[in-house]
Amino acid sequence: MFKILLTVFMLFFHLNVMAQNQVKVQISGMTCQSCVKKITEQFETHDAVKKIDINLKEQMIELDYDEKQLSHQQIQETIEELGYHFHSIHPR
Ligand SMILES: [Cu+2]
Repeated sequence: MFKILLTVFMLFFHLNVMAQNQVKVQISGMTCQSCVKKITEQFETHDAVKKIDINLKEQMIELDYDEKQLSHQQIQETIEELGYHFHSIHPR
């Protein structure tokens, strides 16, 4: 019985890990800390987003998220809807 539970748990854990994606998103148009705050808050409202870190100087967003719930397309649209330019998205 314990073995079965352990297998189920490991499988679930594995699937969970597999769904996690970590990317760098290169954008432009951020000029100050309120841009950073605006983008951070918008992504934080999404359940898929586990962690967001924005580097204003490098115009770069580091995002940890569940790729089952959030696509690259949606990430791009979120940035563009806030009025910033999306350039590229890379795994990290
Ligand atoms: Cu600003």
